[in-house]
Amino acid sequence: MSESPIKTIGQQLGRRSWAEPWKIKMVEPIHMISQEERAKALQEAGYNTFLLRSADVYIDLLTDSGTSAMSDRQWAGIMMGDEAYAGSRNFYHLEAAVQTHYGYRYMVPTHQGRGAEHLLSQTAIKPGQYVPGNMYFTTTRLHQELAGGTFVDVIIDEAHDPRSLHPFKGDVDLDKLRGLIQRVGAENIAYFSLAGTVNMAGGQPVSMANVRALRELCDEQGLPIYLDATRMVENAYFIQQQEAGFVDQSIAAIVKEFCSYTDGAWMSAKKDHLVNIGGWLAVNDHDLFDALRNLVVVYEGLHTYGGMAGRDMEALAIGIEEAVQDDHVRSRVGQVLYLGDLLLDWDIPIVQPVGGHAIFLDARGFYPHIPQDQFPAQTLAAQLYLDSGVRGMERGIVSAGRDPQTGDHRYPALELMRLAIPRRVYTQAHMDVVAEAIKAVYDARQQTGGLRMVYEPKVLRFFQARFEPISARE
Ligand code: P70
Repeated sequence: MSESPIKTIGQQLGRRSWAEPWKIKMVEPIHMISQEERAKALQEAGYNTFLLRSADVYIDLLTDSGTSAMSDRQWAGIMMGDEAYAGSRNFYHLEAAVQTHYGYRYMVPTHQGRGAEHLLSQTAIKPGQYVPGNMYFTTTRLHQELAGGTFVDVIIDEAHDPRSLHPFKGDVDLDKLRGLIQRVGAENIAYFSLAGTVNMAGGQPVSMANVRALRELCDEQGLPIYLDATRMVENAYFIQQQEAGFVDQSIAAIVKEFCSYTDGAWMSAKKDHLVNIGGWLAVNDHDLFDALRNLVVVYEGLHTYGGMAGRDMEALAIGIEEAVQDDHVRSRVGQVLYLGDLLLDWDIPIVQPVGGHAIFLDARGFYPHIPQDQFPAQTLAAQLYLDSGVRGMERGIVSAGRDPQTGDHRYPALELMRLAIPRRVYTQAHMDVVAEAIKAVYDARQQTGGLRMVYEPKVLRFFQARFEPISARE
């Protein structure tokens, strides 16, 4: 009998296959509209994928934020919502889940991550202070600036190089931090803003060795460290798999140890925590907690709901527990790596190593002929949608915005287009379709021209900016 040419993925890769640790109980139909309809939708959206209607999207990889599938236990939790204005039972469940898995003493709920960023920035930054961190994030930096702070990037150089294979490209460059301290003085630094993983660098992790060393330096200088824990669970997976000494430790143990080197954390629970909305801020210092608890009632809601319904807090408390399960994290990051491996095998330029939540296509590698101020990554996002209804997000010059001092574009080294994978939502077959679509766009790269911006909002411009194609004759 002849051997079948069809092989499972595991067989092709010379290993036993693994599968998701869940089965599907409810489905949401999706379909692809025609090429003409996509062209019209894209034009109406000003070539900005944020402005597309989701009904016009086939496979939606705009973000992994708030787009994950909840478990049956989380949905059951929704029915257990205690909608009391004050002291909801779900709040205490959430508080206990944060304390158990992240180890901080005090927790304030917020409606989502940027609500927590706002509160922390307003309480912990004095106007004129510096805030060093391992690469900016859009909303984080904006809140730091609105509080009168100046963000200073002190991530290692490798993070800015899409081809560097450094396994922990989220690491802090301690020499850069020492240089800043020498230049401005520790008293003019509000805190260290640490993110694990680093979204804008490509979902790159921070090593345990690096956070330990950072803690030592910050202790010497009397600086607190606050952690953006949005994708810390995924960061822990890379430590477990790649850092010596962690392979036998659970994700839960690694998350907790990492957090123990920090003074507090803020969270967009819409990512790691498998809910559609929610966030929190947790600290060890009682005075800071007191200030945060005072401020949360002004902007979010009472300190026992912070902008969330009781049912949302219950789903979140359950999500925190599910998020740190090893089999869940392995399949979640494993799916991202699967898509990355397909693209690497076809020599498509992507950020390497592949990060935890998304594939980042290197738009400069696709379109070396398009200058950065003609928005190569925005162009790539538009082209991919046009080809196959797959939606991604620009993470380059449009996202970087303008320098508040000079008013010029900031020109980031990384000009990327992100395809973020929602958790527990798409299958391997969806990933295959996405990979083939990217290949088609890559094969047509030389015929593609850039864009011009025709409408620009003042802040976070990438959300609502509008563009039009620059014709070949211009
Ligand atoms: C994304 C989302 C949100 C986010 C994050 C990190 C590392 C904080 C937040 C804010 C949504 C997004 C936000 C701005 C621009 C594009 C997309 N990231 N820290 O898709 O949390 O959204 O809950 O207020 O990634 O990466 P929230």
